[in-house]
Amino acid sequence: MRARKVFSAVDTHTEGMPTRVVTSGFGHLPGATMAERSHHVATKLDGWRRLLMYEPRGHQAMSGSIITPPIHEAADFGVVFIEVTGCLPMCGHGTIGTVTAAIETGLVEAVEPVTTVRLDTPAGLVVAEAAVSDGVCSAVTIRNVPSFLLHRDSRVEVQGLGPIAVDVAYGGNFYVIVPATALGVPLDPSRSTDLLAAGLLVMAAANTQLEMVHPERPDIAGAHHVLVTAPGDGDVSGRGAVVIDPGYLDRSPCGTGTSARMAALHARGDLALDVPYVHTSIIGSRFTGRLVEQTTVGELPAVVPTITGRAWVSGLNQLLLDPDDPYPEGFLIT
Ligand code: PYC
Repeated sequence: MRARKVFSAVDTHTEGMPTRVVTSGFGHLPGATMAERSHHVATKLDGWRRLLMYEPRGHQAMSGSIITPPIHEAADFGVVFIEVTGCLPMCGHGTIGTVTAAIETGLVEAVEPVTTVRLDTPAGLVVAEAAVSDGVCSAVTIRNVPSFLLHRDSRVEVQGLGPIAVDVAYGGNFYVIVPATALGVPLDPSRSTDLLAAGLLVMAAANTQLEMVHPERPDIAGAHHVLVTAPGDGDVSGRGAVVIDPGYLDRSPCGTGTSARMAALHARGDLALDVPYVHTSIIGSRFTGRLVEQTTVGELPAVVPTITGRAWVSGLNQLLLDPDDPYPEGFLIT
């Protein structure tokens, strides 16, 4: 066995969606903010991100986080979020997986019954409260960054589908929000290929026809995610499938997508503060969201969401790169 590079990771999944929590291998990441560190990974170390996310060590729906020392003085540690497409400002399922891994492996001290973990993310400080018993983390609630509706009922001309009205909302990433009925595809895992194809067409149309720039963070712009929605039933408030560039579905209900959806519902007068919002994913897994505060982002009215979900540690991983490996940055079949 020979290794040109070694990474250590705690593999987890949050309601079905993986988070590979990278604890060593990237070394010191320069940057005065977590956004700058994320940019450094995206521009200078992207081969390592691909190695960890792409096949054969990852897969099309892989995602992860890189643990760093914090910059924000109130934070326990810093996080750079990575996925198959690139780096993300914020990731809800990734935060829940990272917090679970940090507590269960002793990176942060477990305090029972609630362990508070403060994460310095590229989108801002995110505080998580984990329910812990006997060292086991049974649920994590994150207080996400302020979320807001940017475009309401905006018509975009979608190739092959015609004009479609979409919302665009921010919940840590920008989401183009479109009802499944507008695409003519039901939210059914057996129709995932059709959901992906339609969602990617909507994403392309929205990115070229609508302006999407965070009012206070011009570095956060454009949408890599489309949230296809359907109504809930029973104790479920809403169902969703998140189509992610370059072409896979989030297996979790998507923390930043749930935040964006709740912000859009609130702006329409359809979701009040402090009301639980149970959001299900394409595989039926659940997050419970809640809007806890009203605020503003630039001139826009905004809300602060919390998201509660569960994650499980699935492995302790030493990922190696053999000097003769013909695919040192992995590969992806889209
Ligand atoms: O949970 O926020 C989320 C997320 C973003 C992309 C995939 N999952």
